[in-house]
Amino acid sequence: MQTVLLTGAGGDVGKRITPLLKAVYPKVILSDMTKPSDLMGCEFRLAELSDRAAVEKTVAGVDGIIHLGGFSVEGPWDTILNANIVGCYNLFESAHKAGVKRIIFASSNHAVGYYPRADKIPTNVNVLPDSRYGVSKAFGEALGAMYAMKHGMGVTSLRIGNVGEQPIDVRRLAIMLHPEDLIQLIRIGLEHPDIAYEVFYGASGNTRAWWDNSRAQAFGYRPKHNAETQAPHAEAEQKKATPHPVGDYYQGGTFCSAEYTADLQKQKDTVARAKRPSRS
Ligand code: 15L
Repeated sequence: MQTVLLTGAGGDVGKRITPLLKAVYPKVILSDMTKPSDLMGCEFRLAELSDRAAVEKTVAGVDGIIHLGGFSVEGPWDTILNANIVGCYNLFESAHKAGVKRIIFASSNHAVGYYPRADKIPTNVNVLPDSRYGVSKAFGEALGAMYAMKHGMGVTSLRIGNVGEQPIDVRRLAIMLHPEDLIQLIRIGLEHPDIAYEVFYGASGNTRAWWDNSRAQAFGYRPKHNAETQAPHAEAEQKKATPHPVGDYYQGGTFCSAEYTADLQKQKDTVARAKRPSRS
């Protein structure tokens, strides 16, 4: 990997990892829909993801892509459609035509947000998106799998929790991903010789993890950070939040409770019945 492209470089996660990528790869190219104020010495390519021609120019001559670009939270359907569905397709299709070897797709925990916090889930579960945003991430995972299988591109979907160095509530104690651990996952996806299509959870080695990340571990992932070291801070912050029966029950938190009109108790009962072993 000589030349890597980082889309969504102007966002919070992009800014955090640019210096770490620069320390590893000979050439790091940044891309976003607006130019970040600090390019940290990198080349910059301006592109709106829904503009195929612009995306084709952006991916030219790169060996690998870290695709963080798109709309990073829940939003109106048209916004999600253009940035995360059309934009993601443009990115993969342009990369395929340009002969890009590896892609890291920034998926999200919100692709599986409707699993209860009481469950510990591996990566090979059905998607259970908690939002239009989560649906777009499930779409991106499926798209990545298709390019991997049909065209031999090496693709890794990272179901990212929350990137940062300090968990801001109790939920983030389970899902925090320290930027240094994110770089480790990215490096596995870009460099490991045996990547065809993989899904890893983007989480540090958190004591309260809801996710079984043994697939990433099998590829050598050894997270150095654990959100638990900052549990007192997270618990103090949690006390300031208003409890919500839905948001506090499901992994996706407020993404699950927003716009929720189902009956939580009925939902719990149905799932419990479905899990009960059959008598026949
Ligand atoms: C995400 O996918 C978002 O991009 C991020 O802003 C956080 O909201 C994060 O999930 C989370 O679940 O905390």
